[in-house]
Amino acid sequence: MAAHSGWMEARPAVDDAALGHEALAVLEANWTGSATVPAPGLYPHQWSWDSAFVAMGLARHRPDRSRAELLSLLDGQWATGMLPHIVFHTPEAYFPGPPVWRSHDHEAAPRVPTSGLTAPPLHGLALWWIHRHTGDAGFVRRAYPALAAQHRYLATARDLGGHGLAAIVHPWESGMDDSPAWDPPLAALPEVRYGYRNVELAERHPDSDHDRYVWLALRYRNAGYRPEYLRDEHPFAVECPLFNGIWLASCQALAELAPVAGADPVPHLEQAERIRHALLERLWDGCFYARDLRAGRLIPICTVGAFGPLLDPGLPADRVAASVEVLESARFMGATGYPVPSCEIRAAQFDRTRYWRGPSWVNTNWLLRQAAAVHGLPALREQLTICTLRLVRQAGFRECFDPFDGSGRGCRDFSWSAALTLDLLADSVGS
Ligand code: 2M8
Repeated sequence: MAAHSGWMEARPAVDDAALGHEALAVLEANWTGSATVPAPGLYPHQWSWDSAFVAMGLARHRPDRSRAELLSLLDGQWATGMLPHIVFHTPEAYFPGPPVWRSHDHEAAPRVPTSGLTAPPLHGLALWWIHRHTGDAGFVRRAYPALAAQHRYLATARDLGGHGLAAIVHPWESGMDDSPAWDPPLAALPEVRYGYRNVELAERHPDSDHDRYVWLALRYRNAGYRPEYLRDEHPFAVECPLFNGIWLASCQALAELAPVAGADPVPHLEQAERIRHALLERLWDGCFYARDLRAGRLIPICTVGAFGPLLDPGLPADRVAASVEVLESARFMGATGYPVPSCEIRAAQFDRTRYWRGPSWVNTNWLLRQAAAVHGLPALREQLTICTLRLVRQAGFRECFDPFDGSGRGCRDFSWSAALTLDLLADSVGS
């Protein structure tokens, strides 16, 4: 990761058409022939929820590529239904790569090497999005069974608390890797030092828990990726509101698509209802928090993940109002020029410079904009559109952004920042 100067980078203001061309050029450059990598260099393989964002961003511009993106990710699906968080289509060096995950030791694993963890299940929503913008019923029939299997996997192997929510078993599964919400469950793990952390990782995760990340992944791998091990022994098990809010939205998406695929929508609606009920019963305390299943308590830090359940059109109106109040308050959008910060700014752990501990991200802004549309909140939707486009216009398609001055952080030419910009632009032209 390049050192950051601390100053806003000079970037000529670009008009919408030029910005759109730049975004398409980034996605073209990041296409390997079989998938879109999140960014050249740092992320040289296919990441699960990145691909879902890319597929949605490209749906109106390159429907062929959008479909190919989702299908190549599905090539990595395990026979258990698990969609892995990374699919290694090429031998490009990356740590932790195939020798760490050893997916090929498992009968259930596909031919292409993959990681053994999963990621936020955004793919049902992505399929719905592609169908909405292309009307391609044949593609729905092709992809639907795999996504129904993904949901069955989550409902069976991952309902570790037994109340209808899927548990993440590693911070990497949250997509918000270094979020302060994972500090307490990580702190409960033994101190580990592998000593093979490389310079790049050390720079990226300064005094971090990266060795513990590897330790957790190896424990799960050494237990054969067995659901019984996760249920009975694995020391990290957390119910995350963003992961489950996304899953709920994907359940509703699959319910709408089921008739197109010749399937029954009812199981998806029932699943959505179970998730909604459990979110309200188990994760709500004035806003949504993650629950540490091993410690048996809520993790008392409010992050951008708190707003994941807003993706649910069935969320009761009082919870919508209370969540939006927190989002718009000085804890999040109200006090930063370039929202939405990934952690509430009044928290001691908030850090504007460290990834997922403060910076604003295009993907979470886009999801919240989607949530605003779901609940008929046009002013919030417009504000999220404007502030997100302002970020990429000023700083480029960076991985994330300083919430106070808008300067870019992390890697450049980041695929989901480019893809979701295309989607925002398509809407502004259409509206
Ligand atoms: C980040 O995650 C990877 C590990 O999977 C990392 O920290 O190196 C996260 O931002 C995650 O959400 C994202 O999918 C991935 C690739 O963009 O990078």
